[in-house]
Amino acid sequence: MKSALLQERFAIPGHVSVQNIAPGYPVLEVRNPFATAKIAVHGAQVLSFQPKGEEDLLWVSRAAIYAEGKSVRGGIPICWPWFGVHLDKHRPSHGFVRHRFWELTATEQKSDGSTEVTFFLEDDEHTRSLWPHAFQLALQVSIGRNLSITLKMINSDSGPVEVTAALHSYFSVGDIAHTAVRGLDGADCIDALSNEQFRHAGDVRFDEEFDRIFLNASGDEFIEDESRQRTIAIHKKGSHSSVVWNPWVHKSSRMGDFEEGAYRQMVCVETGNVVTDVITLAPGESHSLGVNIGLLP
Ligand code: TA6
Repeated sequence: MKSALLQERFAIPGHVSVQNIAPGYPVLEVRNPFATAKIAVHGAQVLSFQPKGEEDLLWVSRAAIYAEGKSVRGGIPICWPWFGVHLDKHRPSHGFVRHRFWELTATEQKSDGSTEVTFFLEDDEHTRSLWPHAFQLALQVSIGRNLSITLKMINSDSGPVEVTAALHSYFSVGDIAHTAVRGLDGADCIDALSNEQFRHAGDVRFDEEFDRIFLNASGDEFIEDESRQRTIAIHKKGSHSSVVWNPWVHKSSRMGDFEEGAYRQMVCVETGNVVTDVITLAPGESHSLGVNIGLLP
């Protein structure tokens, strides 16, 4: 739907507007007493969440590509109905819903001053060519003192389905070398680079490419941004696994949408159900995966 029509139907004066940030690429700008935010209709991808008086909590690459079929490098891409690479290399990594325009279904300014935005996506011929199942997805984004995102997945197929998924959050940090991720103690860890498996203990710190999956990890996580002297708190809902990633120098330099050195200002701490934390849905059954992100006072 053209941004002019979206603007007409969903704008809320002083709070929500819809503009194209690239041809045919509408983005919602949300503003309220707590924060400002940006959400792309493509992929229903949150691109920015900036609490009043603070720097953005999310990171987006300055070299990001805003085009249909390509997930923006940054913000919170939605990985569904599978996380990671697919056994069939013709199927895109991290599923296909981050490569599609979703339907914007509602914008609402709540009485508590927060703003709620909802999106919808269901199967069609293209999705069924990649994953032969009927499904419905509803994404609810609440912008207030914190950012709260809930992905509700509904099995509208006639048989059971198995999915893995993640809210692939890219966070902004002052310097990755002075950043720690806390709250993953005791999780079963898989190192995606070495395939080593071990029980994790202590804080996660970074001095090289880092790509690890943490299973049986349902608790709160904290990103200690020491150079900015702030802590980002991540509260998960319906999530049994997390993924922590920083591509570091070489991997990021091989990615066309990553500027040189930009890896130092970001870290992914992803909220999901991945690898063996598979979600099985009977016909008609639903599951909600959510995350609540905010600054510790
Ligand atoms: O979440 C970590 C990861 O799986 C990394 O291995 C890396 O591939 C990253 O996701 C980004 O994937 P993308 O397909 O968005 O380039």
